[in-house]
Amino acid sequence: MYDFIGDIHGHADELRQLLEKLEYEQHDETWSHQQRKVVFLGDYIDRGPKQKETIGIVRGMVEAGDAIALMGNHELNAIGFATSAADGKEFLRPHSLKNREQHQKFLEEFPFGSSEYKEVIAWFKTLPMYLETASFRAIHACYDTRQLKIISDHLGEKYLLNDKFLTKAFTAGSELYEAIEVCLKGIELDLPAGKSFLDKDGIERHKVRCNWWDPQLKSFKEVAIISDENIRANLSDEELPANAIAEYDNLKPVFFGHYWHRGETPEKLTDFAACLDYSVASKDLTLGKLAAYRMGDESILENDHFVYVDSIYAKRI
Ligand SMILES: [Mn+2]
Repeated sequence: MYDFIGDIHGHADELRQLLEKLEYEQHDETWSHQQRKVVFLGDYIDRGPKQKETIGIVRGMVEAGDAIALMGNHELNAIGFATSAADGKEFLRPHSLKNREQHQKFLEEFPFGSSEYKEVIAWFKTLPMYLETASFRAIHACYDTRQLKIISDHLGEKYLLNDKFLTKAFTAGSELYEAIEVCLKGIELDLPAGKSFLDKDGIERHKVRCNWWDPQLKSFKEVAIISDENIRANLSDEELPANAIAEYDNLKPVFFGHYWHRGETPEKLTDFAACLDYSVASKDLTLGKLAAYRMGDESILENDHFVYVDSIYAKRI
């Protein structure tokens, strides 16, 4: 039996509280439950105050056989940041100001090039991209079986994120790059030619983030992940091209993180889909939470199986 936990982003205090609430017991530095294991949905690092402690808990549970930890886009970015490009001068993820700023809290706890840095990056390279069992699926952002097959084919049987794999994974436009973008960051679609919308910052956008977990949705207007209903109203009613939608059959529960959900009470998105990222790392949000789903033998998700704790930032307000 599994408990699924969403994006932690260095919030180790909330993680301990959540594990306690889920009745895991702490022995020395690791946590376990007699009947249950955790599936962590990725994004352990960046942003938050206690990234080393978070890694310590997650990794400790994985190594004791009490958890499975999936790859998030932040762990993959960290690998790219650490890995030299083939010419030996640059890195697969460039050390631009923007990229360094996004990664800064992690680099403060794991100084670039130090032995502990190399060690944790090597561990990130072992994290699986997704998980499927007879009763559920789990991934960081988007369960697209067509893209997952591309990733698996490139990984081969040994499941090794070696330099050859990583070079392709960080080459914009390659088949592998696109597949990883979709699975770890979600689907973004080009709006029909000539169509655009202004986002909340007034920037003109020609692409839109898309819902992939509800196959009943067909048009741009329906699938767009946009909170502003006025913006949505201006989107096209045109149906999406068939191959633009994730290949996803909606036949068993799927768990994912990544989308910075907000809301008083975590709840399912459909009978078969649960997003467990409730913005624990958001400083400007009074409702930020670390969320979990406790799975029993149900084949349809139940809202009273969500378990969560408030963000440390939420409590201050
Ligand atoms: Mn993410």
